[in-house]
Amino acid sequence: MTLAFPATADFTGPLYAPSRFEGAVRDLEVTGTIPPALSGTFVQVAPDPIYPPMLGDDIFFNGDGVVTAFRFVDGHVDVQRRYVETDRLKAQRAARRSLHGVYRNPYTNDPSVAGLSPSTGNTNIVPFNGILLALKEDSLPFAVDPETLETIGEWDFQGQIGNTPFTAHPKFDPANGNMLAFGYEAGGTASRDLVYYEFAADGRKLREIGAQSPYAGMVHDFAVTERFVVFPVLPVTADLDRIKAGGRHFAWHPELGYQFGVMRRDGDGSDIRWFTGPNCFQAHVLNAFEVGELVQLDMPSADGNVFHFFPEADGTVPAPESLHFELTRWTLDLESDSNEAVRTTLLDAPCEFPRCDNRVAGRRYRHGFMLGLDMREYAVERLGPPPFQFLNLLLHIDVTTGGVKRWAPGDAECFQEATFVPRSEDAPEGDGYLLALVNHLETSTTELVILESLAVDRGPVARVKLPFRLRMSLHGNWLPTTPTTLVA
Ligand code: V55
Ligand code: FE
Repeated sequence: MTLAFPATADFTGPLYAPSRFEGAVRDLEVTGTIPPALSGTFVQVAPDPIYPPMLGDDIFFNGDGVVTAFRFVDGHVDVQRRYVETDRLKAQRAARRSLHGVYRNPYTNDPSVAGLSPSTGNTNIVPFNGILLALKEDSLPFAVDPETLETIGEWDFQGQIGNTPFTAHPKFDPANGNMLAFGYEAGGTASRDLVYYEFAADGRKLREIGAQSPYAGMVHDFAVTERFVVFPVLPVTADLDRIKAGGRHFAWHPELGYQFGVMRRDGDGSDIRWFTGPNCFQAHVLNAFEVGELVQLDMPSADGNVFHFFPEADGTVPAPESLHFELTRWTLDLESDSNEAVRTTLLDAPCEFPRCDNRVAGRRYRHGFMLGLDMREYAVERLGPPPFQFLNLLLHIDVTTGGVKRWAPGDAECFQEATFVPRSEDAPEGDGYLLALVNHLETSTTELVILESLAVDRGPVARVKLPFRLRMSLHGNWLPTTPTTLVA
């Protein structure tokens, strides 16, 4: 019986051909010097489908989640890679084929998986209260053992929350380590219900607040400041009739404005206030903070639909080169009579996968780290148009001055998301290291690079060679714990 992936852009090439393997390698090859102070684990997750799509093709976001953990001890690096054993993947493994149809459309699945968690756990992996949570925004987290990467199972916080969607982008309150999270479509597929949660660092649920969104738009990321929660709602909406008819979960709506819901963390949701911006696309939050009664939210944005796989109702998708990208600062004025979200530009250049120093999350801050794109650094004549999510710069921006430092790894290279690691617990904001995977498009290889966070223009202080290629991924995080279980 043939087991072959389709020859489409989502399943081929150095970034998107599935990798599909699990395993461990002790003592990776290193050039340069791993900073001896770097002690802990860099953990990240990628969609990496085990079986060819049931319906012949599929989108990147629908692949099975696989966790890669790099363990740093005394200047050595070991790596381990293991799938999140979701209910969905277990059913597929038993059947030796994919049982899942259209992304986030249960009506297109094989009847044998009806009622199972749809989670792939493929979007983010975060440490919380002694476990890792593998996250997919359509369902509850899956808990993973941080020592062995074994999957513990679906995680409802010991029965403290219902079986509802849970974001892939929780935040952590630097004041107390509380986890701040939310769900959208919380009242059922295509519903406008939002739910906000706060959990103490010991796992107890402290708050659960419900609210309603103006339309059933995707809320991929959010922001939490000292007093407020901000939900940015994308003009890409879910429609139950379309989903029931076997169509896409999401469609882009150029006529809808961009919406920001702001509500108090200590309220009951009835105070939520909606600010509106122009139609635009945003995915990830760099940071947000309060200045008096102003909330300022810094996010990369584009002036049109970046998710070409969620087209307009008539199938329209913009050409990628027609979109204008920038880093935007949105100001939401809680004392104003106007509900306009006021925009200013922090950096007029393409950027995505923004990260701040989490010790200043939700507070006034200075340093932002992002991936960027400079087509002049890319050998387009040799390699052709760049693939989806191709970003070939590592950027450091000082948002207080606008100053930018950058590093490009080569003309046939691109990054996966970078993660910031503070030099020490009490190091100044932004002072430490950046860890990022680099894919080499011509050799189909991957390496992990380590840079000084405030001197990215000097290039890596160490490069870790991987004896395998890693598929394009989404998000990851640093666990400051020194692992006790090492790769044998
Ligand atoms: C995103 C990613 C997802 C998803 C929804 O980057 C939004 C945004 C990897 O899956 O399901
Ligand atoms: Fe994301």
